[in-house]
Amino acid sequence: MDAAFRKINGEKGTQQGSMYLEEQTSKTGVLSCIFSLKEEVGALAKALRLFEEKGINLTHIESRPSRTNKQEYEFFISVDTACAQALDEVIDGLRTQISGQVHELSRNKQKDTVPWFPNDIQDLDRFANQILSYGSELDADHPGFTDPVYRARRKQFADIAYNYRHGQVIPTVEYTEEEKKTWGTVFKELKTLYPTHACREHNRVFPLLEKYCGYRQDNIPQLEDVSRFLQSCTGFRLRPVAGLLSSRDFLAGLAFRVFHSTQYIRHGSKPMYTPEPDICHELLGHVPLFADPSFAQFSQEIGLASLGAPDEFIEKLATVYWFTVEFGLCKQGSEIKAYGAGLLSSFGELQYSLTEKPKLLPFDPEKTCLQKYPITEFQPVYYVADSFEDAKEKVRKYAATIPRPFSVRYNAYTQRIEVLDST
Ligand code: HBI
Ligand code: NLE
Ligand code: FE
Repeated sequence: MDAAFRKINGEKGTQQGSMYLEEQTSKTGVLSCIFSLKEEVGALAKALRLFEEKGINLTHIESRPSRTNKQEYEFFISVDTACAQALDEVIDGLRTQISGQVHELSRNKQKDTVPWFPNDIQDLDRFANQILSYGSELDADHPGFTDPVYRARRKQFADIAYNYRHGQVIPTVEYTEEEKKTWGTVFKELKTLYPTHACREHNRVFPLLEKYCGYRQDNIPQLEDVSRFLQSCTGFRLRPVAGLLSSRDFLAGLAFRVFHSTQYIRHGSKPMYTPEPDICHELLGHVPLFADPSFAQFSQEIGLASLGAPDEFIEKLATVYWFTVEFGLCKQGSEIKAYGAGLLSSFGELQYSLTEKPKLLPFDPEKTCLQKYPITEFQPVYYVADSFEDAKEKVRKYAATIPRPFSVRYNAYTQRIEVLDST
């Protein structure tokens, strides 16, 4: 039986008085609610009398001053699920007789349970072994599937990622000659396309990566060096990951300005396009833009919007992410340029995306989030943003429509998510 806990304020640990919502995983669990009362002598006693009258035994009670109303106190209580019916009546009583506000936390699992999300940057360690596919077990149609050398190599990379913990230095990797050759091909071809195809933010950062991070045709840069560089630009950092994470986990990382990065390289037989992320995709596609302050903020906004969101919204946000961070096009002056990492790391698709073959539509999260897309071939449709600022504003507005009984913000000093209860 494993109850998942979600902290509902910014404090760490129960000893500092933080509160937890408990997701039910067993029938004999607890029900919780928060109610607020005007601060006056005997207010709590009056409320507790209602519980007493219904014969309810409280299993837990905590109090805190209300954050929204200085004259009020909030009480967090839990009772045994066997008291469900009686608790209904008490809640009615609190609302009508004491005119207290009541927020039911786990009355109806379907409706009220909020999916767990990381609260502290260290919580991201929990994702390490939740890889969907492509980890060390390659899918049958992958070009590396029948290549035992490539498979063994992928396992080494997976092990680095599984053992990595937040705060550690990302282990240095000695890449083989063959791997460097693959990188060299991708690097050389892309570098000739960037001046004409990449957005100006990408072109602005690229020379800095060559200067400070060892971006060269004959060298695959180390994640640790790149992560340090990004931290100095925007606070974004990298952590190694063995393969694809679920959309929920992956997006949650962005809320902390953490980007999960693969460290292995694509199979040498297909340098111009691969469906899965690899080090070329991360370093050439994503990294330059995470060094741009406006884009970094845009990415974090998507991450924050995803925390605790219902599954159907995660899917929509992942689609918004797909058509912006991965495959976005952007107006710049009278031209259209690529800013999506999936384009900036594939010399096949980067060229194709700016021909008249694909269909271009204006970026609008409400519509874009419903677009279906293939993941193993060039995209038939791209969405064009007016600018990062415009895309950010639109995503922010869209995120506000996601039904969540709380709002979140990231505290960069504590590296924790602050949950603001909005009920
Ligand atoms: N996992 N490691 C990793 N890298 C990604 O780029 C990635 C992911 N999981 C999901 C995902 N991207 C996106 O397609 C969206 O679902 C967020
Ligand atoms: N197709 C991209 C590439 O070849 O670099 C990778 C996309 C990852 C989502
Ligand atoms: Fe990507």
